[in-house]
Amino acid sequence: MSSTAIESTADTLSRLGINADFASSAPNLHKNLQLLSSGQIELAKMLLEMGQSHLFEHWADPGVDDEEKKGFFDQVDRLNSSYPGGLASYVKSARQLLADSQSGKNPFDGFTPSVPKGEVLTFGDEDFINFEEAGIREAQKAAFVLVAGGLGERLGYNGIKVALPAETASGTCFLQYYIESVLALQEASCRLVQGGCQTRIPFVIMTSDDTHARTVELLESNSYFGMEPAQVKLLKQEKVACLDDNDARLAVEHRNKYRIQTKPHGHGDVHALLFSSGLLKIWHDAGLRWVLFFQDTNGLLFKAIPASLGVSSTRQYHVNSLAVPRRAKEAIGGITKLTHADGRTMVINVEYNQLDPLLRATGQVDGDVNDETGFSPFPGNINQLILELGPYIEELTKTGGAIKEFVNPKYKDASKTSFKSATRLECMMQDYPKTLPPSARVGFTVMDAWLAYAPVKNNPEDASKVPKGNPYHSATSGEMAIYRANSLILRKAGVQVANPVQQVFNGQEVEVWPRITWKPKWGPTFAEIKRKVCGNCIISQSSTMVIKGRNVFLEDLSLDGALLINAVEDAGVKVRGSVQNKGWILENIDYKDASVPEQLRIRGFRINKVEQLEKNYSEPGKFSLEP
Ligand code: UGB
Repeated sequence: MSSTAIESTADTLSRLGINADFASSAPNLHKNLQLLSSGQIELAKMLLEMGQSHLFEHWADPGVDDEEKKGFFDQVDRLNSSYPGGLASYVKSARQLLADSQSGKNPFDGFTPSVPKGEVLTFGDEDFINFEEAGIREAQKAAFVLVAGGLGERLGYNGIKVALPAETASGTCFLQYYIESVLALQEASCRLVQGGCQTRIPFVIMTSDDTHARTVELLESNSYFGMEPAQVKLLKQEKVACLDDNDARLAVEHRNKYRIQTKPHGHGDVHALLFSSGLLKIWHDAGLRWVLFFQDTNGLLFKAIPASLGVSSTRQYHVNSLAVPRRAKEAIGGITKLTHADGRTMVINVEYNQLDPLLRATGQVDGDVNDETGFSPFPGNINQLILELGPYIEELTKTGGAIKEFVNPKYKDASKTSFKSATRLECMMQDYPKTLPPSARVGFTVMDAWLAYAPVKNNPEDASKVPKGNPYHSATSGEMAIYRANSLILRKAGVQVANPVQQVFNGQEVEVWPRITWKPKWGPTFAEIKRKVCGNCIISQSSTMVIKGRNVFLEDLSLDGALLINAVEDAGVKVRGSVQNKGWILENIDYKDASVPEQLRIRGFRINKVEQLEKNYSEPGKFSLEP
C-alpha cells in the first residue's frame, strides 16, 4: 500500500485541496478515495472539472472489485499521458469540434477549391528516368515509415493486412515486399557511392494494440525479411477515448462500467509519435534528409518511389504528396488548392466525403464529377508523403506533432443531439501541411494508377458493388494490378507481352495479364529493368514468370508456361530460348467457401501449379539457362 493510501481520507482531501464540492459532485468516488494514490486523485479532479462525473455513477454499487477501480485509473492515466495536452485538452477540443459539427460549420469556410499545379510524370520517358536516377541518389538519405495500425474494417480480413500476400504467384506478403524494396533502394543507392557505403535505411512501422503483437511475430518468424533488426523500429499508437454526446462526455464500455470505450485516433498519430520517439533528431544528426510515409497494402508503391523522391529533391519540396488520376466520387481524397477570401492558400488533401459538398458550396453545381478526360480534375491522394526532414523537425518542434483533428459523429436524427454510437476525434497524416507557413514548398507528383496505386481495402462483397469504371481496391484487383504493372513495364522495356483476357473473380471483372513478378532488387528502377532485358523476348498471356534473383538477364526468351528462377546474389543467369509447359492455371473460388484459406478466398482464385520449369542457382558464378 502506498504512503498516500495510509493517510486518512480527511488528510488526503485537505492535502490535495479537495473541498466539499468534490464530495458532492461525485459522492461515489469520494467514498473510494482511500483506494487511490495522489496521482489518481489528481486525475479524478481533472475528470470532474471536465464534466465527467457520470464516470463514477457506479462506484458505490455493491460487489465491485477494487481492482476494477484501480484499473479504471490506470486506463485514464494512459489516455491522459498519450494525448498531447492530456485528456482535459482532448475533451476541450472535442466540445469545440462537436459544436462545429452540430451547427454544420464547414471546415473549409471561406476557402475556394481549385485544381493545383504539380509534377505529372509519364512512366519510362526521359524525365521519368532522370527523376528515378536522382531519387536513387537520395535514397541513402531517406527513412521509411509504414503506418500499419489500422485493422482494415472495410476489408474484413481477420489477420493483419501487412501479412497478406501482395500476389500469390510468389506468395510475397506486403511487409516482405516493403522491406525488400527498401533494401533494394539501399543497395542501388550505395552502389552510386565510390567504394560503396554502409548506409542502413531506417524503417519504422507504426502499429496499434490491434496490430502490434502480430507485426512483431511476422517480423521475428521471418528474420525481419532480410533487414537488420536494428534497422526496424516499431512505434505503437494508443487509442483515444470515445464520446457519448455533444458535451463530450466520455463513453464507458457496455460490459464494464469501469472502462472507457476507446477507438483509433487515425494515422495522423504518426507525426507526434515520431517526434516524441527522438528518432527524427537521430536521423537528422546522421545526415538524413527525407522521411517517406506509406500505407499498408499497396503492392505497386515502390515502383513510384524513386521518381517521386527525385521530384522532391529536384523541386526542393518540403512536402510531396504522391497522387494518381482520380475518378469522381472514388473513395480517395483529392489534392486541392484552397484559397481563402483573405488571400491565404494551401495545397492539401480534401477527403473524399468533403470534396463534393465543398465544390457545391463554392458554386460548382455538379460537385465532384469527371471532366472530359474521364477523371476528376483533382488528383487522387494515395497517402504516400515525402517530407524533407529539416523543415519537418522545425515544424514539429512548434506543434509537437499535433495534427488538426476532426470528428465524424453518426447522428440519430436531424436534430443532431444524440449519436447512433459513441464517436471520437480523429486525425490524418496527410493533414500535416495544414499548419505550415505560406513559405513552405508543398507540391505533389502524379503518376498513372497502373504504376503506383492498387491498395487492398475492400471486401469481395463491397468491391463487387463498386460503380462501373471505378477501381475495386480489393485483394483480387490488388494482385491483378501487380501482374499488369509488371507486364506493362516489360512491354515498355521491349518485351512482347501478350494482351490480357477479362475474367470475373468474386463478382469483379478484371484484366488478367501474364503472372509476372520479380524481387525488388531485380528491378528497382526502369533503367535497371531495361538493362536486364534484351533481344526479342515474348511472353504469352497464360504464362507465369517469377524471378527471385538480382542478376537474371532475359535474352531472346520465348515463354509459354511457367518459369521460376531462384538465384543467389552473385549468380549471373542468362535466360534464353523457348520455355514451354502446361504452366500455372487460375481456378475460381468463392469467397464464401469456408474450406479455403481466407487469404485466397478474398481474391476469388487460386493458382493450380500444373507444370513449370524451376531453376535454382545457389552458388556464385555465371550461368546460362537454355532449355
Ligand atoms: N492507420 C493507422 O496506422 N492507424 C489508424 O488509426 C488508422 C489507420 P485506411 P483511410 O489510400 O485510398 C486513407 O483505413 O484512412 C493506417 C486516406 O486518408 O486504409 O480510409 C492503416 O493501417 C485517404 O485520403 O484508409 O484513407 C493504413 O495503412 C486515401 O488516400 C493507413 O493508415 C486512402 O487512404 C490508411 O488507413 C487511400
